[in-house]
Amino acid sequence: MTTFSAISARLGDLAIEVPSWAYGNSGTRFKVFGSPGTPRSVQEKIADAATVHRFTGLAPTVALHIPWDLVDDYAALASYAEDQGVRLGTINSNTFQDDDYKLGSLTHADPAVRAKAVQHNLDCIEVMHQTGSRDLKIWLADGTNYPGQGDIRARQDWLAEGLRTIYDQLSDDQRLVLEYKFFEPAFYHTDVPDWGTSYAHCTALGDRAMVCLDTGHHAPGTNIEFIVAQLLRLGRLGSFDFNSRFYADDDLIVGAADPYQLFRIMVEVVRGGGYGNSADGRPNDVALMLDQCHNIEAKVPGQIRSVLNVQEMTARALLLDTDALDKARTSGDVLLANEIYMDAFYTDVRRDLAAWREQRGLPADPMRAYLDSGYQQQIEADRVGGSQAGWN
Ligand code: LRH
Ligand code: MN
Ligand code: MN
Repeated sequence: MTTFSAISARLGDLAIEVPSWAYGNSGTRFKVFGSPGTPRSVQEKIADAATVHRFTGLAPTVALHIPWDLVDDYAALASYAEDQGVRLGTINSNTFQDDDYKLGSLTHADPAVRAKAVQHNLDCIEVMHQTGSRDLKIWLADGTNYPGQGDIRARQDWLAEGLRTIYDQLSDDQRLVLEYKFFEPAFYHTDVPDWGTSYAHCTALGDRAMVCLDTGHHAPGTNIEFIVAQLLRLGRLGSFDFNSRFYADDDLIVGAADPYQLFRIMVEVVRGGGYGNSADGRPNDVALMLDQCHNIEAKVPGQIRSVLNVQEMTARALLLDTDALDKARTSGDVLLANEIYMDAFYTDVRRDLAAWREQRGLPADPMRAYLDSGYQQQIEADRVGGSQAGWN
Protein backbone atom coordinates (compact mmCIF):
# COMPACT_ATOMS: atom_id res chain seq x y z
CA MET A 1 0.00 0.00 0.00
CA THR A 2 1.32 3.43 -0.91
CA THR A 3 1.74 5.68 2.14
CA PHE A 4 0.25 9.13 2.55
CA SER A 5 3.67 10.74 2.84
CA ALA A 6 4.56 9.29 -0.56
CA ILE A 7 1.68 11.17 -2.20
CA SER A 8 1.88 14.32 -0.12
CA ALA A 9 3.84 16.36 -2.69
CA ARG A 10 1.58 15.31 -5.56
CA LEU A 11 -1.50 16.42 -3.64
CA GLY A 12 -0.15 19.95 -3.91
CA ASP A 13 -0.82 19.82 -7.67
CA LEU A 14 -4.56 19.71 -7.19
CA ALA A 15 -6.26 22.82 -8.58
CA ILE A 16 -10.02 22.99 -9.00
CA GLU A 17 -11.85 25.69 -10.92
CA VAL A 18 -15.07 26.91 -9.32
CA PRO A 19 -18.01 28.29 -11.33
CA SER A 20 -19.16 31.87 -10.71
CA TRP A 21 -22.75 30.70 -11.00
CA ALA A 22 -22.45 28.43 -7.97
CA TYR A 23 -22.60 31.56 -5.79
CA GLY A 24 -25.80 32.94 -7.32
CA ASN A 25 -29.31 31.85 -6.45
CA SER A 26 -30.53 28.88 -8.44
CA GLY A 27 -33.31 26.37 -8.22
CA THR A 28 -35.58 24.07 -10.12
CA ARG A 29 -38.32 25.06 -12.51
CA PHE A 30 -40.66 24.95 -9.51
CA LYS A 31 -38.98 27.55 -7.32
CA VAL A 32 -35.79 29.51 -6.85
CA PHE A 33 -35.22 30.04 -3.15
CA GLY A 34 -33.22 33.15 -2.37
CA SER A 35 -30.33 32.75 0.07
CA PRO A 36 -29.15 35.54 2.33
CA GLY A 37 -25.70 36.79 1.40
CA THR A 38 -26.03 36.04 -2.32
CA PRO A 39 -23.66 38.16 -4.45
CA ARG A 40 -25.12 41.23 -6.12
CA SER A 41 -22.33 41.55 -8.68
CA VAL A 42 -19.69 39.57 -10.54
CA GLN A 43 -17.12 41.04 -8.15
CA GLU A 44 -18.96 39.62 -5.15
CA LYS A 45 -19.11 36.19 -6.81
CA ILE A 46 -15.35 36.37 -7.29
CA ALA A 47 -14.88 37.44 -3.67
CA ASP A 48 -16.80 34.33 -2.60
CA ALA A 49 -14.73 32.12 -4.90
CA ALA A 50 -11.58 33.65 -3.42
CA THR A 51 -12.90 32.80 0.04
CA VAL A 52 -13.22 29.15 -0.96
CA HIS A 53 -9.59 29.26 -2.08
CA ARG A 54 -8.42 31.02 1.08
CA PHE A 55 -9.87 28.32 3.32
CA THR A 56 -8.91 25.31 1.20
CA GLY A 57 -5.95 26.26 -1.01
CA LEU A 58 -7.68 24.22 -3.70
CA ALA A 59 -9.54 26.65 -5.94
CA PRO A 60 -7.19 29.17 -7.56
CA THR A 61 -9.40 29.97 -10.56
CA VAL A 62 -13.01 30.89 -11.21
CA ALA A 63 -14.96 30.27 -14.42
CA LEU A 64 -17.24 32.94 -15.87
CA HIS A 65 -20.47 32.54 -17.85
CA ILE A 66 -21.25 35.21 -20.43
CA PRO A 67 -23.62 37.13 -20.32
CA TRP A 68 -24.41 36.11 -16.73
CA ASP A 69 -21.11 37.71 -15.72
CA LEU A 70 -21.28 40.78 -17.90
CA VAL A 71 -18.98 43.70 -17.04
CA ASP A 72 -17.61 46.63 -19.06
CA ASP A 73 -13.95 46.00 -18.38
CA TYR A 74 -12.71 42.41 -18.20
CA ALA A 75 -9.08 43.38 -17.76
CA ALA A 76 -10.10 45.31 -14.66
CA LEU A 77 -12.11 42.29 -13.50
CA ALA A 78 -9.04 40.09 -13.96
CA SER A 79 -6.94 42.39 -11.80
CA TYR A 80 -9.73 42.55 -9.22
CA ALA A 81 -9.63 38.74 -9.11
CA GLU A 82 -5.85 38.77 -8.65
CA ASP A 83 -6.20 41.24 -5.80
CA GLN A 84 -8.58 38.75 -4.19
CA GLY A 85 -6.03 35.95 -4.65
CA VAL A 86 -7.58 34.07 -7.60
CA ARG A 87 -7.49 34.18 -11.41
CA LEU A 88 -10.24 34.12 -14.00
CA GLY A 89 -10.47 30.81 -15.79
CA THR A 90 -12.71 29.28 -18.41
CA ILE A 91 -15.12 31.49 -20.29
CA ASN A 92 -18.47 29.76 -20.87
CA SER A 93 -20.53 31.05 -23.76
CA ASN A 94 -24.29 31.06 -23.47
CA THR A 95 -26.54 30.65 -26.50
CA PHE A 96 -29.48 29.24 -24.63
CA GLN A 97 -31.34 32.14 -23.13
CA ASP A 98 -32.40 34.37 -26.02
CA ASP A 99 -35.79 33.88 -27.66
CA ASP A 100 -33.93 33.67 -30.97
CA TYR A 101 -32.46 30.35 -29.82
CA LYS A 102 -35.79 28.60 -29.21
CA LEU A 103 -35.17 26.21 -32.13
CA GLY A 104 -31.38 26.10 -31.85
CA SER A 105 -28.28 28.30 -31.94
CA LEU A 106 -25.27 27.03 -33.92
CA THR A 107 -27.63 24.43 -35.42
CA HIS A 108 -30.60 26.70 -36.16
CA ALA A 109 -32.10 26.39 -39.65
CA ASP A 110 -31.96 30.20 -40.05
CA PRO A 111 -28.46 31.41 -41.03
CA ALA A 112 -29.05 34.72 -39.24
CA VAL A 113 -29.54 32.96 -35.90
CA ARG A 114 -26.48 30.81 -36.53
CA ALA A 115 -24.46 33.93 -37.29
CA LYS A 116 -25.66 35.52 -34.06
CA ALA A 117 -24.58 32.45 -32.07
CA VAL A 118 -21.17 32.45 -33.77
CA GLN A 119 -20.76 36.16 -33.03
CA HIS A 120 -21.53 35.61 -29.35
CA ASN A 121 -18.72 33.06 -29.17
CA LEU A 122 -16.37 35.47 -30.94
CA ASP A 123 -17.28 38.08 -28.33
CA CYS A 124 -16.37 35.52 -25.67
CA ILE A 125 -12.96 35.07 -27.30
CA GLU A 126 -12.50 38.84 -26.98
CA VAL A 127 -13.27 38.50 -23.29
CA MET A 128 -10.68 35.72 -23.05
CA HIS A 129 -8.02 37.98 -24.55
CA GLN A 130 -8.69 40.44 -21.73
CA THR A 131 -8.98 37.95 -18.89
CA GLY A 132 -6.05 35.82 -20.01
CA SER A 133 -8.30 32.74 -20.06
CA ARG A 134 -7.18 29.64 -21.88
CA ASP A 135 -10.49 27.90 -22.55
CA LEU A 136 -13.71 28.80 -24.34
CA LYS A 137 -16.31 26.30 -23.21
CA ILE A 138 -19.30 25.74 -25.44
CA TRP A 139 -22.38 23.90 -24.31
CA LEU A 140 -25.36 23.98 -26.63
CA ALA A 141 -28.96 23.53 -25.55
CA ASP A 142 -29.67 22.70 -29.21
CA GLY A 143 -31.92 19.80 -30.04
CA THR A 144 -35.48 18.92 -31.01
CA ASN A 145 -38.50 17.60 -29.16
CA TYR A 146 -40.26 15.70 -31.95
CA PRO A 147 -39.13 13.36 -34.70
CA GLY A 148 -39.26 15.25 -37.98
CA GLN A 149 -38.92 18.66 -36.29
CA GLY A 150 -35.38 19.25 -37.56
CA ASP A 151 -32.95 17.89 -40.13
CA ILE A 152 -30.62 16.23 -37.67
CA ARG A 153 -27.99 15.64 -40.37
CA ALA A 154 -27.99 19.23 -41.69
CA ARG A 155 -27.74 20.50 -38.13
CA GLN A 156 -24.47 18.59 -37.72
CA ASP A 157 -23.11 20.31 -40.83
CA TRP A 158 -24.17 23.75 -39.58
CA LEU A 159 -22.62 22.96 -36.23
CA ALA A 160 -19.32 22.00 -37.86
CA GLU A 161 -19.33 25.23 -39.88
CA GLY A 162 -20.04 27.42 -36.86
CA LEU A 163 -17.43 25.72 -34.70
CA ARG A 164 -14.86 26.14 -37.48
CA THR A 165 -15.43 29.92 -37.63
CA ILE A 166 -15.13 30.16 -33.85
CA TYR A 167 -12.10 27.88 -33.58
CA ASP A 168 -10.22 29.83 -36.26
CA GLN A 169 -10.44 32.97 -34.14
CA LEU A 170 -8.67 31.41 -31.14
CA SER A 171 -5.08 32.36 -30.54
CA ASP A 172 -2.42 29.67 -30.36
CA ASP A 173 -2.57 29.37 -26.60
CA GLN A 174 -6.35 29.18 -26.41
CA ARG A 175 -8.60 26.13 -26.67
CA LEU A 176 -12.19 25.35 -27.57
CA VAL A 177 -13.82 22.88 -25.20
CA LEU A 178 -17.06 21.28 -26.38
CA GLU A 179 -19.40 19.93 -23.72
CA TYR A 180 -21.94 17.19 -24.41
CA LYS A 181 -25.20 16.28 -22.70
CA PHE A 182 -27.56 13.49 -23.60
CA PHE A 183 -30.86 15.30 -23.06
CA GLU A 184 -32.40 18.48 -21.66
CA PRO A 185 -33.66 20.96 -22.55
CA ALA A 186 -34.44 18.99 -25.72
CA PHE A 187 -36.09 15.63 -25.19
CA TYR A 188 -36.07 13.85 -28.55
CA HIS A 189 -32.64 14.56 -29.99
CA THR A 190 -29.72 16.68 -28.86
CA ASP A 191 -27.11 18.02 -31.29
CA VAL A 192 -24.11 17.23 -29.07
CA PRO A 193 -25.46 14.34 -27.01
CA ASP A 194 -22.35 12.28 -26.29
CA TRP A 195 -18.57 12.23 -26.11
CA GLY A 196 -18.33 10.63 -29.56
CA THR A 197 -20.12 13.54 -31.24
CA SER A 198 -18.03 16.05 -29.34
CA TYR A 199 -14.88 14.11 -30.19
CA ALA A 200 -15.79 13.95 -33.90
CA HIS A 201 -16.19 17.73 -34.06
CA CYS A 202 -13.03 18.32 -32.03
CA THR A 203 -10.83 16.14 -34.21
CA ALA A 204 -12.18 17.89 -37.32
CA LEU A 205 -11.34 21.27 -35.82
CA GLY A 206 -7.74 20.72 -34.75
CA ASP A 207 -5.42 20.04 -31.84
CA ARG A 208 -6.79 22.74 -29.59
CA ALA A 209 -10.37 21.47 -29.60
CA MET A 210 -11.13 19.24 -26.63
CA VAL A 211 -14.05 17.44 -25.05
CA CYS A 212 -15.62 18.61 -21.77
CA LEU A 213 -17.05 15.83 -19.64
CA ASP A 214 -19.80 16.95 -17.28
CA THR A 215 -20.36 14.07 -14.88
CA GLY A 216 -24.11 14.82 -14.74
CA HIS A 217 -24.66 14.51 -18.48
CA HIS A 218 -24.95 10.77 -19.02
CA ALA A 219 -27.66 8.16 -18.94
CA PRO A 220 -27.92 6.30 -15.61
CA GLY A 221 -25.45 3.46 -15.37
CA THR A 222 -22.97 4.92 -17.87
CA ASN A 223 -19.38 3.93 -17.08
CA ILE A 224 -17.94 7.44 -16.95
CA GLU A 225 -14.42 6.37 -16.01
CA PHE A 226 -14.24 4.42 -19.24
CA ILE A 227 -14.99 7.61 -21.19
CA VAL A 228 -12.30 9.37 -19.16
CA ALA A 229 -9.78 6.66 -19.97
CA GLN A 230 -10.67 6.71 -23.66
CA LEU A 231 -10.54 10.49 -24.05
CA LEU A 232 -7.21 10.67 -22.24
CA ARG A 233 -5.91 7.89 -24.46
CA LEU A 234 -6.99 9.92 -27.49
CA GLY A 235 -5.52 13.14 -26.06
CA ARG A 236 -8.88 14.92 -26.15
CA LEU A 237 -10.04 15.27 -22.57
CA GLY A 238 -10.04 19.03 -22.07
CA SER A 239 -11.97 19.46 -18.88
CA PHE A 240 -14.46 18.18 -16.36
CA ASP A 241 -17.61 19.76 -15.07
CA PHE A 242 -17.86 17.90 -11.77
CA ASN A 243 -21.15 17.47 -9.95
CA SER A 244 -23.32 14.64 -8.64
CA ARG A 245 -26.61 13.28 -9.78
CA PHE A 246 -29.21 10.89 -8.52
CA TYR A 247 -31.70 11.23 -11.38
CA ALA A 248 -30.97 13.68 -14.21
CA ASP A 249 -28.69 16.71 -14.41
CA ASP A 250 -29.04 17.35 -10.69
CA ASP A 251 -25.95 19.59 -10.29
CA LEU A 252 -25.51 18.44 -6.68
CA ILE A 253 -22.30 18.65 -4.65
CA VAL A 254 -19.59 16.57 -6.29
CA GLY A 255 -18.92 13.36 -4.42
CA ALA A 256 -22.22 13.61 -2.54
CA ALA A 257 -24.17 11.03 -4.52
CA ASP A 258 -21.44 8.56 -5.39
CA PRO A 259 -17.97 9.12 -3.90
CA TYR A 260 -16.87 5.77 -5.28
CA GLN A 261 -17.59 6.93 -8.83
CA LEU A 262 -15.54 10.07 -8.18
CA PHE A 263 -12.70 7.84 -6.94
CA ARG A 264 -12.92 5.66 -10.06
CA ILE A 265 -12.82 8.74 -12.27
CA MET A 266 -9.80 10.17 -10.45
CA VAL A 267 -7.99 6.83 -10.74
CA GLU A 268 -8.33 7.04 -14.53
CA VAL A 269 -7.33 10.71 -14.58
CA VAL A 270 -4.13 9.85 -12.71
CA ARG A 271 -3.56 6.68 -14.75
CA GLY A 272 -4.03 8.58 -18.03
CA GLY A 273 -1.58 11.38 -17.15
CA GLY A 274 -4.35 13.95 -16.70
CA TYR A 275 -3.38 14.92 -13.16
CA GLY A 276 -0.83 17.38 -11.88
CA ASN A 277 1.98 19.19 -13.59
CA SER A 278 3.63 17.90 -16.72
CA ALA A 279 7.33 17.07 -16.75
CA ASP A 280 8.26 20.66 -17.68
CA GLY A 281 6.29 21.99 -14.70
CA ARG A 282 3.36 23.41 -16.69
CA PRO A 283 -0.12 22.69 -15.37
CA ASN A 284 -1.71 19.72 -17.00
CA ASP A 285 -4.14 20.04 -19.86
CA VAL A 286 -7.16 18.63 -18.07
CA ALA A 287 -9.08 21.35 -16.24
CA LEU A 288 -10.88 20.06 -13.16
CA MET A 289 -13.89 22.31 -12.89
CA LEU A 290 -17.04 22.22 -10.85
CA ASP A 291 -20.40 22.86 -12.43
CA GLN A 292 -23.01 22.80 -9.76
CA CYS A 293 -25.68 24.83 -8.09
CA HIS A 294 -26.65 25.12 -4.46
CA ASN A 295 -30.42 25.35 -4.47
CA ILE A 296 -31.09 24.87 -0.77
CA GLU A 297 -27.72 24.87 1.01
CA ALA A 298 -25.43 27.84 1.66
CA LYS A 299 -23.25 28.44 -1.36
CA VAL A 300 -19.75 29.21 -0.09
CA PRO A 301 -19.64 26.23 2.31
CA GLY A 302 -21.29 24.17 -0.45
CA GLN A 303 -18.33 24.93 -2.67
CA ILE A 304 -15.89 24.26 0.17
CA ARG A 305 -17.48 20.83 0.69
CA SER A 306 -17.21 20.15 -3.05
CA VAL A 307 -13.52 20.92 -3.42
CA LEU A 308 -12.74 18.96 -0.26
CA ASN A 309 -14.60 15.96 -1.66
CA VAL A 310 -12.51 16.11 -4.82
CA GLN A 311 -9.35 16.39 -2.72
CA GLU A 312 -10.30 13.35 -0.64
CA MET A 313 -11.00 11.15 -3.63
CA THR A 314 -7.87 12.39 -5.39
CA ALA A 315 -5.80 11.41 -2.35
CA ARG A 316 -7.35 7.95 -2.33
CA ALA A 317 -6.75 7.58 -6.07
CA LEU A 318 -3.09 8.56 -5.62
CA LEU A 319 -2.81 5.94 -2.86
CA LEU A 320 -3.66 3.13 -5.24
CA ASP A 321 -0.76 0.67 -5.28
CA THR A 322 -0.41 0.45 -9.03
CA ASP A 323 2.61 -1.88 -8.95
CA ALA A 324 0.78 -4.45 -6.86
CA LEU A 325 -2.29 -3.94 -9.02
CA ASP A 326 -0.30 -4.56 -12.20
CA LYS A 327 1.06 -7.78 -10.78
CA ALA A 328 -2.35 -9.03 -9.70
CA ARG A 329 -3.79 -8.18 -13.12
CA THR A 330 -0.96 -9.80 -15.00
CA SER A 331 -1.29 -12.99 -13.02
CA GLY A 332 -5.03 -12.99 -13.61
CA ASP A 333 -5.84 -12.66 -9.91
CA VAL A 334 -9.24 -11.04 -10.21
CA LEU A 335 -10.03 -10.98 -6.52
CA LEU A 336 -6.65 -9.60 -5.44
CA ALA A 337 -6.79 -6.88 -8.11
CA ASN A 338 -10.21 -5.82 -6.89
CA GLU A 339 -9.04 -5.96 -3.24
CA ILE A 340 -6.07 -3.67 -3.97
CA TYR A 341 -8.39 -1.24 -5.77
CA MET A 342 -10.92 -1.24 -2.92
CA ASP A 343 -8.17 -0.87 -0.30
CA ALA A 344 -7.29 2.48 -1.79
CA PHE A 345 -10.93 3.54 -1.97
CA TYR A 346 -11.65 2.57 1.63
CA THR A 347 -8.61 4.38 3.05
CA ASP A 348 -9.78 7.16 5.35
CA VAL A 349 -7.48 10.08 4.50
CA ARG A 350 -9.23 12.75 6.53
CA ARG A 351 -6.75 12.93 9.42
CA ASP A 352 -3.76 12.89 7.08
CA LEU A 353 -5.31 15.63 4.97
CA ALA A 354 -5.94 17.75 8.08
CA ALA A 355 -2.25 17.46 9.02
CA TRP A 356 -1.23 18.13 5.40
CA ARG A 357 -3.23 21.35 5.39
CA GLU A 358 -1.78 22.53 8.68
CA GLN A 359 1.73 22.01 7.36
CA ARG A 360 0.82 24.41 4.56
CA GLY A 361 -0.69 27.10 6.76
CA LEU A 362 -4.26 26.15 5.90
CA PRO A 363 -7.00 25.36 8.41
CA ALA A 364 -7.06 21.66 9.30
CA ASP A 365 -10.84 21.72 8.94
CA PRO A 366 -11.69 24.32 6.28
CA MET A 367 -15.43 23.89 6.69
CA ARG A 368 -15.34 24.52 10.44
CA ALA A 369 -12.89 27.40 9.98
CA TYR A 370 -15.22 29.02 7.45
CA LEU A 371 -18.25 28.65 9.69
CA ASP A 372 -16.28 30.18 12.59
CA SER A 373 -14.80 32.98 10.50
CA GLY A 374 -17.82 35.27 10.42
CA TYR A 375 -17.66 35.61 6.60
CA GLN A 376 -21.14 34.14 6.15
CA GLN A 377 -22.67 36.49 8.74
CA GLN A 378 -20.84 39.41 7.15
CA ILE A 379 -22.12 38.78 3.60
CA GLU A 380 -25.63 38.16 4.93
CA ALA A 381 -25.54 41.53 6.65
CA ASP A 382 -23.92 43.40 3.77
CA ARG A 383 -25.65 42.01 0.71
CA VAL A 384 -29.31 42.57 0.16
CA GLY A 385 -31.12 41.51 -3.02
CA GLY A 386 -28.51 39.10 -4.38
CA SER A 387 -28.65 37.92 -7.95
CA GLN A 388 -29.79 34.73 -9.57
CA ALA A 389 -27.34 32.40 -11.23
CA GLY A 390 -29.21 33.05 -14.45
CA TRP A 391 -30.22 29.46 -14.97
CA ASN A 392 -33.91 29.76 -14.15
C1 LRH B 1 -25.68 22.45 -18.99
C2 LRH B 1 -24.49 22.86 -18.19
C3 LRH B 1 -23.50 23.66 -19.00
C4 LRH B 1 -23.92 25.06 -18.69
C5 LRH B 1 -24.18 24.94 -17.21
C6 LRH B 1 -24.86 26.07 -16.54
O1 LRH B 1 -26.50 21.56 -18.28
O2 LRH B 1 -23.90 21.77 -17.57
O3 LRH B 1 -22.17 23.43 -18.55
O4 LRH B 1 -22.96 26.01 -19.01
O5 LRH B 1 -24.92 23.73 -17.14
MN1 MN C 1 -21.76 21.61 -17.39
MN1 MN D 1 -25.34 20.42 -16.78
